Amino acid sequence: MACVSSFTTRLSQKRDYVNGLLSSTLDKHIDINDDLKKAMAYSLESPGKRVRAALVLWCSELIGGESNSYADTAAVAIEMVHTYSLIHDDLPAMDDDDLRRGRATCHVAFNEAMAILAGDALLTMAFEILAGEIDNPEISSKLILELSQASGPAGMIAGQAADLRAENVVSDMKMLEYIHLNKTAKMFKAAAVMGAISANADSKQIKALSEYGMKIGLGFQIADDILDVCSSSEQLGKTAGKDEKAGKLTYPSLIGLEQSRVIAERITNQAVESLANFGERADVLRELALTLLNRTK
Ligand code: GRG
Repeated sequence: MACVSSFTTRLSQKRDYVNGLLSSTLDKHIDINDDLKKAMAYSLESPGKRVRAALVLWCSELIGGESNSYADTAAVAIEMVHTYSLIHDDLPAMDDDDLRRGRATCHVAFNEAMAILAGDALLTMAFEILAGEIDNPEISSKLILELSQASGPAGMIAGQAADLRAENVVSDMKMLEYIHLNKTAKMFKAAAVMGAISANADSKQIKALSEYGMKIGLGFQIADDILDVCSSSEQLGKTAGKDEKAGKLTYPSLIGLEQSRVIAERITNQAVESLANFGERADVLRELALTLLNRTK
C-alpha cells in the first residue's frame, strides 16, 4: 500500500473537488429562495470530511478506471442527504446541539424553522439532481433507489428512531447493532454502491463493494462512539461527551472502550478482506478503511 501522507493528500484533493461540486450545484440552482439558499449553503458548505462523497468517487474510479459525471452527481447527492441528516439531528427535538463542523448549528445560526426547511430542501434536491442531471435513465433510477433505501424509513431514519428510543433504557448488543447498521452503515454502503452503479459495475463487484461499504460504516460509527468519550469538542468540531449525558446506547457504554476498539479493528479488517478480488487498484479503499478506524475527528 502507498504511504500515509500520499493517502492524506489524495483524501484532501477529493475533499476540495467535492467542495467545488457542492458549491457549483447550489450556484446553478438560481431559483431557490434567497434566505433558504443561505441556510442550505451554510450547512452544505461547512467543513465536513466528505468521506461518503470520496467513497462514491473512489468506488466509481475503481470500476471504471476514471472519473465520471454520474459519480460526481451521486457524490453531491449523498453529501446533501448526509448534511440534511446532521441539520435535523442537531435540532432541539432531536439531539439539541449548538456545535457542528466547528460552527454554530443551522438552527442556531438561522432559526429552527429555517433549519427544518434547509434540511428538507437538501434532502429533496438530492433526488432532484439524481433524476435530472443523469442522462442514463437506468443508472439514474438505480441511484435513486439506493439512496432512498439507505436514508429512508428502513435505513437512516429507522436507525435514528431506534437510537432515540434506546436512550436511558437497558438494552443489548442486538439493538446496538441494529442502530449502527441503520443510522450509519447503510449510508456508507450506499456511497460505495452508488459509485459502483455510476461506473456500470457487475453484480459481483457491487456485492463486494456493498460489503466493504457496510463494514467501514459500522467501524466508522464505533470510532465515532469512542471519539465522543475520548476526544474534545474543539478536536471534533461537535460537542464531545454527549452520549453519556444523554444516556445513549453506544459501544463504550455497553462493552467498554477496550472491547470497542477490538471490534472496530475486526470489522475494519473484514472490510479490507472484502476487497480481495480488486487487487492493488483498491489500495486507496484499504487505506480509507484504516484511516477511518484511526481518525481523530
Ligand atoms: C432523519 C430526522 C432525521 C434526523 C437525522 C441518522 C440521523 C437522523 C442523523 C445522523 C446523525 C448522526 C450522528 C449519524 C451518525 C453518523 C455520523 C457519525 C455522522 C457524522 O458523520 P461525519 O463524521 O460528519 O462524516 P461530517 O461533518 O464530517 O460530514
